[in-house]
Amino acid sequence: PAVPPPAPEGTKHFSFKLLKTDGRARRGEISTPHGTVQTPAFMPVGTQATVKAMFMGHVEATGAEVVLGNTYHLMLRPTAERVARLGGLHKFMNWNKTILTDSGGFQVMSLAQLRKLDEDGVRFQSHIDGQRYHLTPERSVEIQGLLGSDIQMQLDECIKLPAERAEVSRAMELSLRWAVRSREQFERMDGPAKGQALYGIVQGGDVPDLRIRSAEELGKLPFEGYSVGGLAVGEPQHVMLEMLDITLPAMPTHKPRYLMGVGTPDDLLESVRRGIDQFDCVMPTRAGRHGLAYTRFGKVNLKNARHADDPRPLDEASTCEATNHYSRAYLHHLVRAGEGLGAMLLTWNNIHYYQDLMRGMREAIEAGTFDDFYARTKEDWARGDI
Ligand code: PRF
Repeated sequence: PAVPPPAPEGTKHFSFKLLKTDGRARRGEISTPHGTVQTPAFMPVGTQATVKAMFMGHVEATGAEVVLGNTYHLMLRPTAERVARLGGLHKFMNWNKTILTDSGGFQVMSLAQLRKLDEDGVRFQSHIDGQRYHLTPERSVEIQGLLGSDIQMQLDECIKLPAERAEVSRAMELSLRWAVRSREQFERMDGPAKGQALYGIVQGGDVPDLRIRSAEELGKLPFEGYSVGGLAVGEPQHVMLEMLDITLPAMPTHKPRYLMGVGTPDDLLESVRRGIDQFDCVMPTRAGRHGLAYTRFGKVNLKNARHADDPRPLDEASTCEATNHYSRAYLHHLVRAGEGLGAMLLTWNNIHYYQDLMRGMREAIEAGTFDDFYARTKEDWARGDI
């Protein structure tokens, strides 16, 4: 059997310090065996051991201190055992900072074929070659251990909204039972001794009392952090924000809180205001590959003919090379011609913008001026790209 990669020398243990609050917004610091993460933090998505179209050195230069990897994709290809034999995911993808991995349940539900879920776990066929797999809470933690991720997620069941209360309740209760089994496996694998973390995941759809029960029950288990799952799955933004208003006060104060799979820049601003510390989303990377740029003044579609003769960069005030060294006309040309460099530059710009937004929020919380930052940022977005 494959052996998990060793912890780095002089390993630090996972910890979270809450440094400052401003209203409900929180400024903190996470320590892991691979460094520190200033929060609130945005984690670029590196599903298949790559942040698509980016060199990891450029990801680091944007200020990202943690990236996300996916159990589902990596267990299928190249397999967790192979990554472990090659020294773990950090070494494999040349990223020496913190890695957080998702547990696989969410991706099975959106990508796999012929899924069958029961108390024990989920059986499915690979979307790549149809091969059969069985993912249980124990196996998910085992895989994340083999990858050597610093922050693991429990296996959970996330359902789409709208859904009946009975269905939301069933999935939430199952996720609670899987939380207990995940924690037991994490301790059997000596996760705590290796300085790693396992987060529990709050479910409960758009039903307030189910959200509160999920948060309170998970809070009784010794997780290093807590995720809010099951949101941004088809409900309007105001419902997601109401769920955060209800859920966050029921969660432990001195542990990090991670809102999974969210979101737009506006989602991040609204969620930090309510007390979220960590985010991940494919939006900046996926949009970059589709010719879309996120900027201080909102979203810009580089396919649009209005850019064809425009010598200005996306934002001359940005510190990102992709944003201030290339004309809109050039980016327009690359995107229209389907050139790979267009996807690379726009992805780079987008991750940089997301990191700038997080930096801005962190500085504002420290200064006690989050409300001003919030208002100014919304004004800039409302001005639009001119
Ligand atoms: N659970 C897990 N991963 C996720 C989600 C979830 O609910 C979401 C929902 N937005 C994104 N990624 N395990």
